Amino acid sequence: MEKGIVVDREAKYIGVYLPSQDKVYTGIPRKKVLKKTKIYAGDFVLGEVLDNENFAIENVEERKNLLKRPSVANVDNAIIVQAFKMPPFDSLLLDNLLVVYEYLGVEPVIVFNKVDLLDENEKKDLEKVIKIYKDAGYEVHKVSALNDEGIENLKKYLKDSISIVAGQSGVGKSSIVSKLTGKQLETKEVSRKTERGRHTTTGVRLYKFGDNSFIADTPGFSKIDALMFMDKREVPKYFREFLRYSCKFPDCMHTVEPDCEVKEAVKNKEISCSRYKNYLKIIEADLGLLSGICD
Ligand SMILES: Nc1nc2c(ncn2[C@@H]2O[C@H](COP(=O)(O)OP(=O)(O)OP(=O)(O)O)[C@@H](O)[C@H]2O)c(=O)[nH]1
Ligand SMILES: [Mg+2]
Ligand SMILES: [Zn+2]
Repeated sequence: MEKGIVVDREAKYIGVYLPSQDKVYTGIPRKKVLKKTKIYAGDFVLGEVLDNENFAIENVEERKNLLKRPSVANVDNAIIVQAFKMPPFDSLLLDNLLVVYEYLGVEPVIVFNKVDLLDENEKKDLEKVIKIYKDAGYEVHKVSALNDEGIENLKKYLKDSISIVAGQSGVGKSSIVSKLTGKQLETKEVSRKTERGRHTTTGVRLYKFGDNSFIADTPGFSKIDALMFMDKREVPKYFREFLRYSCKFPDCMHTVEPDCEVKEAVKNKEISCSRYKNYLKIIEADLGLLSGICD
C-alpha cells in the first residue's frame, strides 16, 4: 500500500498528495474506513492508486493531534506570528498562545515579522524580547515577508512538518504563508466575497512547500484565553522555564506558597518579569504579588 497525506478537505472532496507520484489524487475512502473515522486535512492515509485520478483509502493512521476550527490533524508546529510594530507586540497574547499550543501537543515557533519597519533602537528592543523567549526555551525567528529576510531559515526549520499559523489580525500571517509557499493566496477581501457566494466554506487546504513541508492557509487562534482550554492549576506546566525549578510543593502555583523557587528565580532575574506577570494575569492572580519581586 502507498502512503499519502490529505492536503485538501472540502465537503465530500478529499485531496490526497502522494509523494511517490508528486501529485494530488481524489481520495475515495472504503466504507470500512468511514465507519471508523472521519478524514481530516493532515491525515496520513494508506491505500492504492486506482487510476490517473483516484486513490482508494484503505486506512487512516492514528493522529498525533487534531486541531479544531479549522480541523487539521497531525500538526507539528504552530507558527505564532507577532509584529514588533504595526500592530504593536502583544506579549500577553503570545504567552497565552504558547500555553495553549503546548497544551494541544503542538510545538510553538515564535516568528517576529515586519522587521523591515524597525529603526536601530527598536531592533535593540526586539533583541531583548527575543532573548526572553529563547532563554525560556522557545524557537524564535525574525523575518520580513516584505523583503524576504529570514524566510529561508524559517523554511529550513519547518522541514518535514505540518504547520499552521496563528496570531492577531494584520501581523502578516497570510503574507508569510505566501512567501513560504510561493503561492499568491486569497486575500481577505476575496475570501469574504466567496463566503457570501458559497454558504459554507469549511474547506481546509495544506500547501506543500520547501522540503516535504505543509502549511495550512487557514489561520489558527488570533485571540485566546488559556483558561478556555484548561484549569488554572495546569497553566504552570506550560511555562517552559518554570519546569527547570522544583518548589517545595510539587503542585506549587508560584504565587503565595513558601519556598517557591520560581518566584526566587524571577527575583534573581533568571525568569523574566514580563513572563511571570503574564503568568499571573493568565491564572487571574493578584498582581500585588509582583511587589518586591519585579520593579
Ligand atoms: N512592512 C511590512 N509589511 C508587511 C509585512 N508582512 C505583511 N505586511 C503587511 O501587513 C498587512 C497585513 O498582512 P496580512 O498578511 O494580510 O496579515 P494577516 O496576519 O494574514 O491578517 P489577517 O488575515 O487579518 O489575520 C498587509 O498590508 C501586508 O502587506 C512585512 O514583513 N513588512
Ligand atoms: Mg490573513
Ligand atoms: Zn513555586
